[in-house]
Amino acid sequence: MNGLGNSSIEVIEKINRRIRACDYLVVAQLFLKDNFLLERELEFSDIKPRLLGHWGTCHGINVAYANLKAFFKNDPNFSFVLGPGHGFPALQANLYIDGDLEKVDKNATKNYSGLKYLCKNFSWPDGFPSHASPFTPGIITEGGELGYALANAYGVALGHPEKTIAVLIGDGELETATALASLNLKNLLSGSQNGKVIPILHLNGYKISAPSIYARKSERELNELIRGFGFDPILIDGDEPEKFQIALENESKNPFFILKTEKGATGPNRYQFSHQIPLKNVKTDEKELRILEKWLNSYNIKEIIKHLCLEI
Ligand SMILES: Cc1ncc(C[n+]2csc(CCOP(=O)(O)OP(=O)(O)O)c2C)c(N)n1
Repeated sequence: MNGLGNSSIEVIEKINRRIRACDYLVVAQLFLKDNFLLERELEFSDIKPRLLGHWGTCHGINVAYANLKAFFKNDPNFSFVLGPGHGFPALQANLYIDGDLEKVDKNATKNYSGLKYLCKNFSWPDGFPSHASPFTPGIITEGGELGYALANAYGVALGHPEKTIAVLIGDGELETATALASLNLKNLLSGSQNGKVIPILHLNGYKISAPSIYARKSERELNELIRGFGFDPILIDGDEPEKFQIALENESKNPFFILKTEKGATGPNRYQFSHQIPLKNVKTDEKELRILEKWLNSYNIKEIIKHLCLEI
């Protein structure tokens, strides 16, 4: 079916389960201060008093993270650089699931108490910030300003031929002069003394409220632009982990992934393009509360928990 053989069908299922779990954990971090696994009907008192964070970019981050993790596993020579630091709840969900967060924060245990700690403390006084920050494992700078992810990735590759660095760049981010100019670093750093950088453009179509320029280009125009910088464009739909895995296996010399998702994908339809938080009135509006409950239930988290080695 996918040209990868039977064992890889399991890998694909594992990737999809992980994406669903991380999407759930993102929504739980953004909204919930109690009832984290929907043990009972959702109530207004379960909702955080102040909703602060970004939902729109998170599903795509989870897709990229799950696919890269499935392929590179725990390879110490592999690094992942995340451009949209505002998609922090997605990064945090992945760090939690892999046990990386627990290594630096003993409260982030892989059981119900750790899950509660993770979700409750996102965007919470004295808890975790809403953006990636130096408190996050593997992060040394405060997130926020777009544009530097690709240059940082080439910096990691410099003088380290053994390294491979995948870098997720927002389509809004690639409109910044810094990010666009950084595409030229390939010409400086493609020698045998440096590592390999795999740019992944997250083409979710929108910036904050307007479409990105790259989403307005035809597929052909976008491919030609990428080719013009010396890369081989590889278009992947976010729902195609098979294609993502095959493209990673095929090892093009100068790959440039274009990961296409819809901004806010897997969220409630009416709000799918939301950059920050959809359902702003969920703490007081019964209709929105029920939409959130349906949204959380759509991930079937209880069914996938056992696969995540969570002791819940
Ligand atoms: C240099 C800079 N300009 C503007 C902003 C404000 N800003 C924050 S997020 C964002 C949109 C980012 O779009 P994209 O990179 O596509 O990320 P995504 O859509 O995945 O959230 C903008 C313009 C910023 N953080 N940094």
